[in-house]
Amino acid sequence: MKSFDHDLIQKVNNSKKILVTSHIYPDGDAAGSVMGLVRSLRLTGKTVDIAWFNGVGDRFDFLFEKESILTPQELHPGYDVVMILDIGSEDRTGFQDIIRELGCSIINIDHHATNTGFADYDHVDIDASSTCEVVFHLIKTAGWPLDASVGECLYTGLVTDSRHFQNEGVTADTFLTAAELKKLGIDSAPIIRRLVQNRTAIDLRVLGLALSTFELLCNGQIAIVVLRDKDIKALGADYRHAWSSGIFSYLVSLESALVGASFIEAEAGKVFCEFRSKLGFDVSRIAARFGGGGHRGASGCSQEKPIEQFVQEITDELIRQVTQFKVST
Ligand SMILES: [Mn+2]
Repeated sequence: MKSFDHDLIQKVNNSKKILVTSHIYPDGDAAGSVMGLVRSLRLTGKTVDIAWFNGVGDRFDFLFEKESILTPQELHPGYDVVMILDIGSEDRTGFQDIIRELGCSIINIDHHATNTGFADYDHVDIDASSTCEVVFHLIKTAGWPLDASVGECLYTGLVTDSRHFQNEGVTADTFLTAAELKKLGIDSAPIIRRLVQNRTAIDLRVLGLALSTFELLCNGQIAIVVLRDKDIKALGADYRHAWSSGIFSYLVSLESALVGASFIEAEAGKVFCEFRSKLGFDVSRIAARFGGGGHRGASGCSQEKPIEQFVQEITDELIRQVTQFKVST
């Protein structure tokens, strides 16, 4: 674990009114780290608001019960500090200009190797399996309250970002953090149920479409699937169902696959690519090259261009990198 700068903790301790946010389309780590930190800081008596570009979706709404999430347009100056979690670069908030206009200090707490160090206080621990793991250590180091209500949020991100403790980035510290969170008295079974057994029929139909149309390249080392807007809509789904379908990890579950790339065409000509990899094949550099970012084993990017062109450019790069790649033993 990377130790925390005293100034960062001091800055939070001296702040009365705090805003916390994370990336657009929050995953379990973004949702869990924000809500876990917010609950802990509120227990210290501070006023803490949450803002999100475009809301938090419904996948993790169990963490946000009775919580009001502010839109960027509802924000006004008056915060002592903004804490941005689980974000490699500021634009992933979706409202970086509004954050800057608030005119206060910014704290960046993250674990992405691609983090640009955009804040006044940056704490980036690239060895941590999740931002929730980092927030857990921050709360403990600072001596802020840590109870089961905080723990259930942090546990959520710990489980999702470590891909249920299967990730190559999982360390002894990940398990120790899980153990300490369990000891707080959290009931992990309903959390796991909500995370793993919460797919909708439409999610499964999108998964079916993807599983019946994926292709293999380079002797099966690359698995790609292209989900086009018209095919997604024909199922009564929208592009976001690609994320909730589970297809990303299915592709890389193929024994031969080093990397899986899922291409998703959204409305308005926007295209996404989500990468998952194993055996140390680094997809974060490829995602960064196409304007995105993430982790060695899980990254994504999006662009505005025709999907055929996007698929071609990324596939060419993948073939080039896979051909050069040597599995390290
Ligand atoms: Mn994360």
